[in-house]
Amino acid sequence: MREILTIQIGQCGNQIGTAFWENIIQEHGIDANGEFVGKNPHQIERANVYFSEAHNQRYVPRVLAVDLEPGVLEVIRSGKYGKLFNPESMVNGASGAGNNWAKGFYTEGAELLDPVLDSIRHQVEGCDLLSGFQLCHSIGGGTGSGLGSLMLQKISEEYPDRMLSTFTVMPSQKTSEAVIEPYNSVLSIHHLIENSDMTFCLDNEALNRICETVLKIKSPTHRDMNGLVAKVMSGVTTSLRFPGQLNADMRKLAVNMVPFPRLHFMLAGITPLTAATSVSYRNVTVPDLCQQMYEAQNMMVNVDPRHGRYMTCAAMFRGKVSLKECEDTVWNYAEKNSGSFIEWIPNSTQIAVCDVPPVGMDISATFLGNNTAIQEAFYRIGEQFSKIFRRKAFLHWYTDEGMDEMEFTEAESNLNDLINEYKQYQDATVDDDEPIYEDHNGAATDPPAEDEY
Ligand SMILES: Nc1nc2c(ncn2[C@@H]2O[C@H](COP(=O)(O)OP(=O)(O)OP(=O)(O)O)[C@@H](O)[C@H]2O)c(=O)[nH]1
Ligand SMILES: [Mg+2]
Repeated sequence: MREILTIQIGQCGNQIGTAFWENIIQEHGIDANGEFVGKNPHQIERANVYFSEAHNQRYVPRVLAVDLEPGVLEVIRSGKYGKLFNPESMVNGASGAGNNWAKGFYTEGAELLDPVLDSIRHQVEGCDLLSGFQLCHSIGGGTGSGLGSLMLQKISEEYPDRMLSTFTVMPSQKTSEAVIEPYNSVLSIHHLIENSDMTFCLDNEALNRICETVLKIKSPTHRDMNGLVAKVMSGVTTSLRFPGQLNADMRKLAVNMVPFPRLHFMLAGITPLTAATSVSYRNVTVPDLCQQMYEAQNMMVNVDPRHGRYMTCAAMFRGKVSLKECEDTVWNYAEKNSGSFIEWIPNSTQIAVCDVPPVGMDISATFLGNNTAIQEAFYRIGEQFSKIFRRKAFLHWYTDEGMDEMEFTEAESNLNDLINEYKQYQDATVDDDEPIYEDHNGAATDPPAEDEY
């Protein structure tokens, strides 16, 4: 079995992770005690990818839940699904990282690293053939961002040949909880660029907007927003969790989605998205799904895909749909909108079909796009970062934890490089003879001056 170990870090990481488990246990017919109560053997056939089987035939999520404070994990333990999780898979500190990346990476978080890595080793040993890790976190606070970055670094050192993907929640400027969120975010993105193989980007501004304008929820809560995240996570992982599906491997997905190692930040969307009040009025068809899939308002990051171009895409359909109809519809869209796709990557859209629909739905689709417009989100975060960094505001909180100012400068320039790489590939045409020059890190740069040849 190609197992996956889920690692959820910090408040947001643990809350989106829990929403994901709540969602997939229903799909696999597992109850809150971990017992299989489903009717269809297909439901449980590949459940071992995400669950380990305990002696008493209970399915236990293969997860490591980490936080630097006890509160959030305590809520999970005492909640409806508390019994589902193995208590040994939860590790918490006492004091929190207080919104400070440096505390997560260098001090409080670093102190918790040994028990965390031990727990990872222990769980990996129990796997038949580990496929990889999926990490859930936010990058605006201190723990998910700082300790998350540290774990990304350690995991990629210790398991270099395993896939490492992340579900990353980026902060919203509108609902931001702390002025230093841009610092924490840019420092984290610096590490995500280097150590993640594939990052599914989710931004709280977009999640909030979809809840309000598409789902018609008046004052969306984190729980509402996490419901959307859980659907994306469930959609992206469907082909790994059910038998007989195309792309049943994290690596295959990444190989087809990531044309350049640093450009691995995915836009994601799900369809159909309908307000609870209008759900049952019409039958959804494959062309409906396809049409909604590419709409800017469905994207879970506030960027407009029409401002950029798709390097690659993936569409995962679920339910009783014909593969041929899905392929025809999606490829037809790509042909009609060829300007939105980079022409030097032909046939860039992958399609997968899984006949098990999400609970309570007939058909659905999850969309992933590697679109150069994602640079808009990075640009916004970069701008907010520069505003406070120019005056060195709040920097002492970080240097007090032993951090060097240089790290901020490096993270900022790595982010700017990333934005420029997206720009260069967006503008490159099939006839360009000019290669895109790379520096020693693989970052796109200007061509060398004449006398350097
Ligand atoms: N979508 C979503 N965002 C969340 C949730 N909880 C927190 N956030 C966002 O995450 C950011 C704050 O990060 P947290 O995850 O609370 O922080 P942490 O990782 O626990 O780190 P510290 O508490 O600072 O040690 C803010 O941008 C919040 O809006 C959640 O359940 N869902
Ligand atoms: Mg916290």
